[in-house]
Amino acid sequence: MNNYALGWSDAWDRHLEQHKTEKPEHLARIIARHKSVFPALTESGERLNLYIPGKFLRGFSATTLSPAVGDWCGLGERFIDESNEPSAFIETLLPRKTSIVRTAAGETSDEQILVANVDVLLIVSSVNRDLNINRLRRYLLLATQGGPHPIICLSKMDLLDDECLMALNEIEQAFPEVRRIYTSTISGAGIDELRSLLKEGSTAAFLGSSGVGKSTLINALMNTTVQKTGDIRAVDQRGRHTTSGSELFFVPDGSIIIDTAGLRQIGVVGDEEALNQLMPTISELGKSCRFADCTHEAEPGCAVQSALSAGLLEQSEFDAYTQLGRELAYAQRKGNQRLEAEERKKWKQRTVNNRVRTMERKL
Ligand SMILES: Nc1nc2c(ncn2[C@@H]2O[C@H](COP(=O)(O)OP(=O)(O)OP(=O)(O)O)[C@@H](O)[C@H]2O)c(=O)[nH]1
Ligand SMILES: [Mg+2]
Ligand SMILES: [Zn+2]
Repeated sequence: MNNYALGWSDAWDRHLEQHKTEKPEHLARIIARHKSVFPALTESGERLNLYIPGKFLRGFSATTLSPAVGDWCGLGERFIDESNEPSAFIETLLPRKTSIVRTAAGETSDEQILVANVDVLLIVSSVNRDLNINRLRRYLLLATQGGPHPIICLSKMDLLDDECLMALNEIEQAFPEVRRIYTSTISGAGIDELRSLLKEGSTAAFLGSSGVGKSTLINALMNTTVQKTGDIRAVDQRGRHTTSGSELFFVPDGSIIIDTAGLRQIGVVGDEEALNQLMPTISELGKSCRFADCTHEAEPGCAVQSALSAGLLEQSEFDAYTQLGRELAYAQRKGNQRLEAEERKKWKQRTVNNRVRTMERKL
């Protein structure tokens, strides 16, 4: 094993230069996560449990700063952990090339990193019951925002019926520029096409709802069972996912794949630009509105509203645009508040330090 087998490339050396970051002497890549322990592989192929050193723990509690599967780390001191396994401290976390970040479930709206340093994002949706254009929009938005190249993988093609066929057509029209792959692990359709996408040294991640067949596809690509799979009924009844966290695998042909646990909620993170890129029809129409800051709700001279009345734009598409826009604005406000809070904390600390200094001077 060497760096390149772990997914390193010359582009990474340039990436580090751009970020004025020195390449650590001892590198490892995170392949899984068990609570606060991060199993990783070193360039010599050694498996280590990585730990966050105490002095960094506070900083890492901010969720996007937390290490994630796919991350590259510089290694610090080595030791043997409580489970008697070779371990090391994470000394540095290399700047990410790409990241998939969503807002966490619940009310906190904290950003949460799902996977890091992914080149190709396979957004999996099964054609039988999962097909949902709005959900696909959300996944695509995460990819637009985070950097990896998105591909839509339509799984379980063996279960296709007339109703699904209509939904498939709708999806093809909605995202004409996004490549689609149609797979069935029963008939074997699409597996070779999927395999041809996996390039030596590049990392692909599978993302999608629980039960759509991500792990089954990964087992097919690996030609062996590396991941447990489950059936939909089991998932529904117990509300449990078969895959519990993300995990990184090395395909025999030299590429790397990451399996992720099915997502229930896909809280979006991003800016207006990402949304406009995802739904270009509406942003193009918006350029012809009379007011530059038109909200497309009830303003006079709104080109979007005219397109709606003329039947040139689907109401459902407009509703999705409005809903996503609202969520993005909310996430952005939350993000700003968090930054402000962190900034305030810093100031408080500085004031305390100054006071201590003043007192010292007086003594
Ligand atoms: N008919 C059909 N069933 C499939 C196909 N691929 C997977 N399945 C079945 O779908 C069920 C769920 O598959 P998994 O691979 O566990 O799904 P997953 O996306 O990994 O789910 P989580 O790990 O919970 O996120 C299993 O019972 C599979 O056998 C397919 O192409 N066709
Ligand atoms: Mg799975
Ligand atoms: Zn308008």
